[in-house]
Amino acid sequence: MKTIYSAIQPSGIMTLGNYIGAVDNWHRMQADANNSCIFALADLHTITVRQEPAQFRKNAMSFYALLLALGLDPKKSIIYFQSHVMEHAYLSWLLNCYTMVGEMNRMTQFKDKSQKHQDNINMGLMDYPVLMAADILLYDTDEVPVGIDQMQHIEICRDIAMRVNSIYGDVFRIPKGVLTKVGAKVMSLQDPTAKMSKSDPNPKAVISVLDEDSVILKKFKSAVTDSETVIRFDPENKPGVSNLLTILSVASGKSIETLEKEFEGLMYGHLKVRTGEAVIEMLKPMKEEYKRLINDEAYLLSCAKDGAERAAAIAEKTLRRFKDAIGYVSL
Ligand code: ATP
Ligand code: LTN
Repeated sequence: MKTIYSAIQPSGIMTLGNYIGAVDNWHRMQADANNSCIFALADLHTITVRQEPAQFRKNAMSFYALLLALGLDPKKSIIYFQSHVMEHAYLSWLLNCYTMVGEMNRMTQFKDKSQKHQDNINMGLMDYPVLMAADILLYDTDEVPVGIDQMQHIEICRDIAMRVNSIYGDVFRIPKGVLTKVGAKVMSLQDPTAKMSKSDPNPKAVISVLDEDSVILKKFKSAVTDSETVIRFDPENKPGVSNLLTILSVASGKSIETLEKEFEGLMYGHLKVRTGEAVIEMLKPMKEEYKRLINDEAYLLSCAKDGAERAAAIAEKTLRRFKDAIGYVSL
């Protein structure tokens, strides 16, 4: 059995980028009988950026319902809130003592987020990758499916784990990051050279998986392309068109080459509408299931409790192993 671990922050909305780059991939991994999957809502990470309490709670429940609505199965996989398993924060502290300030200082996401939130460059923002390393290492993870923006954090997690192992012997399993083949980076619809991001202030740039159908179509119709007329996959020179082809490929299940042929001689307008329609179709079953689940808080909480208990049972053992290796007195 291979252990698969990943997490998403329940902040703001779930975007089409999150879905294609992350959650859809989790779904495929869950379908493989050789995988044992653990998926978390990284709600400890979320407060590195200030959250309004009522909205935070609402987002967290909404994300949990979305994960189930998107086909993650709380019986097959462990699906839980990070904040419900105390070992994450504990291991994070221990790992801090095996992580260098310089290593954290050069993390791209830390630099970006410090720029964006200059009034709140808190320690958590800097320590974010160490908590993420704790998440992954607690479960003896083999593979971590993520979008490309998280690969640097996986690398640092591996470095920290190898450092610990080089001091104490085999404490941690060394994980590997895995990328989705198509759609590892879905771009903004308004600036196709930037990642589609849930924290983008321009709502036209981002598709929420819960957007109304008419809104989705409208956003695709106004997607930024280029001044040529040829529909060709060329992310360097034609980032907008290439982004639409990537999204359509995922939503329709057709390869990009097939789509290039289908769209020969057609206009950008056709590509935009077809992509919008395919995304609407792709999201339809999930939306109906979401509406049902979000009104059943008791069920969601019982799944989350079960997930937390199963996660804690694994996490406790790993933490104990590390504490024993360090030399803590055990009772
Ligand atoms: P923010 O931009 O505010 O940091 P985010 O949209 O990147 O948020 P995260 O919670 O950081 O969302 O990411 C959750 C998962 O979704 C990660 O695995 C990340 O790599 C993936 N992901 C996020 N945005 C994209 C995107 N545009 N394309 C592909 N994958 C993405
Ligand atoms: N940092 C990730 C979310 C995250 C994560 C993890 C992903 C937190 N812990 C462990 C994989 C494994 C993000 O912002 N996308």
